[in-house]
Amino acid sequence: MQTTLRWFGPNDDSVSLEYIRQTPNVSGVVSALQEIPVGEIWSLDKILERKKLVEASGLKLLGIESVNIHEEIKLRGPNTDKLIENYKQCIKNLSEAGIHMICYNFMPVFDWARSDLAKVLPDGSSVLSYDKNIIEGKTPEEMFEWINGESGGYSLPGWEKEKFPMLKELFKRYNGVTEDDLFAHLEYFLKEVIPVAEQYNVKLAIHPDDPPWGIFGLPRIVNTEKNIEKILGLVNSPNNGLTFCSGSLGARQDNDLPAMVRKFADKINFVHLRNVKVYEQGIFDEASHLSSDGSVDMFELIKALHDIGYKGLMRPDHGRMVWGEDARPGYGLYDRAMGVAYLNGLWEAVEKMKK
Ligand code: DNO
Repeated sequence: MQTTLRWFGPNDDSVSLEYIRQTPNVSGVVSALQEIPVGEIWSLDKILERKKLVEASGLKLLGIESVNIHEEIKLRGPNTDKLIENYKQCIKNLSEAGIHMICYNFMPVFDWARSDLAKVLPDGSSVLSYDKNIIEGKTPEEMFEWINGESGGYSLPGWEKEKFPMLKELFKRYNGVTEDDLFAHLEYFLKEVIPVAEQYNVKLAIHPDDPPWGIFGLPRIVNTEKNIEKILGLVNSPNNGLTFCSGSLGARQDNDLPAMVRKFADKINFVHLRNVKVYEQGIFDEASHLSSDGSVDMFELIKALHDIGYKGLMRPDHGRMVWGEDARPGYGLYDRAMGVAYLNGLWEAVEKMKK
């Protein structure tokens, strides 16, 4: 397992590469060219520029989170084929730059969703939190404006301000799109891009839906063992893989996370580790990474990853906001660095106990 941290780039992250480098056992980052509009080609020059910037700090650019999928592809609209060709070109260019892992998601319209970006816990730290009752009381437009008002000026993936004027039209177009349709659109996309990913030795890693159920009447399909098995089977290839995200999948108590790690073992191309405290289906808080702070047994998860011989990239996912840090929601340095230390400690313990 290779530990990384996510870095949003020179203009959209409060955490510097220099600080990331001082975190024990972190040799690289995953990043993205967020400034390039979704659907456009990432030129080799721009990728190399980002790579050079990362390498100048002594770290490596080990993967991409995310090359986002244009809504047109998720809807299989008239421009799908052209946009898929652009995606293939991104895969080729990233491979040429020496980058071999791309995380992406297939959530319609929005990426992750929360009802509170800074819920204060009894210990004074604050976390992202989700309460279905609050979400259900908002229209997508209200939700959009609220999230952007709370984001501290950061552009949150999936909630980019440019999307706002298109919301009405997008919801109209998704009206009547079922989960089966979404599977079919994903299959069409994978059948096109996976052969290219194979040829260029790039592992794709689909990210689970967060939360792992439909919101605002939009379908979501990357959320249960059954659905993920189906997705990985749409094109059977090691390049058609999963981002195993414990925080997203862990929000459903019917997901047995260690069992899923063992089941999808050879298709796990990226790992996100974080904890969630689930109160009931549809109501949860994010938590520190520690097992006893949430509903995810981190020891069992690390043990499962160790047992399958996972050698790919891992990053601690969202942290709490602690020690007065002012950062992008979920992405302060301090709590993620504590996560790194804890997760690596568990890994070391499991490894040494096996000897
Ligand atoms: C949230 C992240 C997601 C993830 C995308 C992958 O913080 O885990 O935004 O990056 O869903 O495409």
